[in-house]
Amino acid sequence: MNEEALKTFTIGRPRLDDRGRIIVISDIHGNLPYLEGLLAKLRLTREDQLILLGDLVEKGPESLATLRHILTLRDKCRLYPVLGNCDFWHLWVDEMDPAGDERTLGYLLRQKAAARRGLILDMCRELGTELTADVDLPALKAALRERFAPELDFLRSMPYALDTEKYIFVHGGIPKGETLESAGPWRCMKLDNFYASRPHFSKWVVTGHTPVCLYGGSTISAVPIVDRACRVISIDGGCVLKDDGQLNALIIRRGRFSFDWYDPFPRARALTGQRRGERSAYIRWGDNAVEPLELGREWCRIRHVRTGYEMDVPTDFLYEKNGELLVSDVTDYRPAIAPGDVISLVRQTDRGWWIKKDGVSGWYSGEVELI
Ligand SMILES: [Mn+2]
Repeated sequence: MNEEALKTFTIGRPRLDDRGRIIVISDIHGNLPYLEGLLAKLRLTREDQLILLGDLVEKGPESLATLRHILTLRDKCRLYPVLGNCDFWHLWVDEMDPAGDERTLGYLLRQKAAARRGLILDMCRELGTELTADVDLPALKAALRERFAPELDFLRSMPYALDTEKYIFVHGGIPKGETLESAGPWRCMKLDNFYASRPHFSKWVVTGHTPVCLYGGSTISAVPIVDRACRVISIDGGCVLKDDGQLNALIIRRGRFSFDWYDPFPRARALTGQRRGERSAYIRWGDNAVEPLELGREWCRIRHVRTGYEMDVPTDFLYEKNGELLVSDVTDYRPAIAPGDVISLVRQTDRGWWIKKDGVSGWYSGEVELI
């Protein structure tokens, strides 16, 4: 990444107030149905201050449509978008990073070959331009600047952080011992696992970027983390990266925190009780090499290579990469369920349901009634 180009990114210093809510949503990643679902629950008013905490686009299916929907929110509330590490396509379109041109084109061509979508590919599709290795880049960029002026102006206007009286809003976090200013845009946006080291701050630091489930030990939880001792809040529910993820909203009203979220899974009432499992583990991406113990058509018994932990997983969770057997994010957690509890149904198997209860994923083998 060209540091010079990133120097155009600024820190916003808005005055937030208590007239409406402060609502923070991060990592929408082009997932328009989740954004619309969450906004329908939130019922924005003109007094609300909506902070979109980066990674508005990429990875999900509808980057351009999502960005356009976000542009319309400027008429519905006070909107404060913040850059994430996936958002600053305007640098490329504005030719502010000539050294990165070929690398970025290579990335886009790989995306296209893999039938993935993203903001620039969506824009090319709308322009009717086929992106190829020998595309006339200056002409393409001029066409993008003309056709997508409102969208690109919006990206150009976005700061890489908001520093307010009580809260700092930044996509990734603030590296240990540093400030927004000393660390600069790239390291603040791209800081992985920010909360893992339990850093302390004097103002609340609100972040996205790292799905909160990755901070969990033995369960998969998409519930935002509020750490009052550290003054860190982490809200990314993994709505694109995780099959059972959700889009979270942090709501601050007169200094008090609450949450809402959206996921598309059908809701049901549990009809039978279930006791909590005695132990559980969460095997996650990056540490998901397993060895097979028993292979079945529906289920497999596997052993996690690093820890030796054994569990049964649905067979279609297993995949191979570079000759290694890996498993998609999975848990064997069985939550305590009482008859009448409301749960969300993620998928059905011949051994019961993969469910979410209050944002935490697990298995339930009782009867359900859709509501
Ligand atoms: Mn990110």
